[in-house]
Amino acid sequence: MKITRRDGLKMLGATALASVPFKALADGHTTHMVEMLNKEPDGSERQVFNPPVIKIAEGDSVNFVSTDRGHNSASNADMLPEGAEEWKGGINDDIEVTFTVPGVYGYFCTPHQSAGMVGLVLVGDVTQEQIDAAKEVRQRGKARARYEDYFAMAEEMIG
Ligand SMILES: [Cu+2]
Repeated sequence: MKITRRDGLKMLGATALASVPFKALADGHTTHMVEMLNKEPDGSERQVFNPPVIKIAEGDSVNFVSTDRGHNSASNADMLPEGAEEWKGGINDDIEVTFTVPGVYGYFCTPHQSAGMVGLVLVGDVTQEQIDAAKEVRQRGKARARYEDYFAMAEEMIG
């Protein structure tokens, strides 16, 4: 897994990025965008990744974009496929993570994990068994309730 600081993108500003949810790369892989937000765009939930659940192809990347300040993206060590590498962005940093190992990835924002700022990346052909394994991981605070919704969304995506 490759982690790249995207300072160049950050300088473009969040507004410019917001209209580009993903981009196709020359090698056939896609970079998807997940925003880090203080408040979800069309709701009342606070401290969220948007979208919180994303399904991507093996070899694709996710660009975690610091649209609002005070957030980061860090992998949950207990919610990674075997052989996958962890990542941890700094607060306010945009980071791009490339996913080469298929499976279910859980991640969170370090300061807002128990406030429920968590998410899932589904890479490649994800099985119900892999989702069930991720469900077994103990969650704290509001992350528990949010993950119930997010696993339901994940199951719909693989169904
Ligand atoms: Cu946060």
